[in-house]
Amino acid sequence: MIKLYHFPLSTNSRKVRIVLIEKGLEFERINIDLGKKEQKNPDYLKVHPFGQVPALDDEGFVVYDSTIINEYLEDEYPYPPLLPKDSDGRARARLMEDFRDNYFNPPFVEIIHEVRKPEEQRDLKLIEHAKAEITKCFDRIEKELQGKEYLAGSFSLADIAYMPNFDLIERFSIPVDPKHKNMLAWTVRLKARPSFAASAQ
Ligand SMILES: N[C@@H](CCC(=O)N[C@@H](CS)C(=O)NCC(=O)O)C(=O)O
Repeated sequence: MIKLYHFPLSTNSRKVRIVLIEKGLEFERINIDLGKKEQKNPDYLKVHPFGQVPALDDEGFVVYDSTIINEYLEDEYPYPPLLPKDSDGRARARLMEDFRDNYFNPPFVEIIHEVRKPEEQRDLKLIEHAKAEITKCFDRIEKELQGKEYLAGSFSLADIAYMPNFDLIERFSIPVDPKHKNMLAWTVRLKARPSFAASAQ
């Protein structure tokens, strides 16, 4: 059976859980407790050389990095497809996934690090700056969704990449301007998918 090394609260772990659930794949969850730094244990470093979650073991084939894992799952278990068929659509999906990984998610990670600290030690300026960076990303997402229900046309790995961050938008009270109508409707559409609730842990 597929084994997923993950941490329930990690956004990158949830990206992979959503894909496994969308593809109807059974998997065993192996908890790597980031709070206890288990990701740096020598045994786990044999699975993931950079000591991070997620990592996946498919009958002895080990792969890490959420984006690479999801590409692997798409190649190995192509049904239901989670990338468009045409190369333009596939490239668009990958660009939006890259945007999530490199621009949208990092400010969330910064906020998570700050809110873990005792209140008096938190860098409020840094938190505000991170929130502003996230809000800038909303503008891009809104534009990308113009005339479309999903980022790459049909539901794909690109949409899935953003789903784990939806709960954090609420938790950190990041306002979404009502003018971002496409993005708000897309959020509702994605949250209604059974994989959203089923991937929470
Ligand atoms: N590019 C990697 C990033 C993985 C990553 O940053 N994982 C975080 C949790 S979401 C982690 O393991 N943090 C603990 C650490 O880096 O020590 C991916 O997409 O899998």
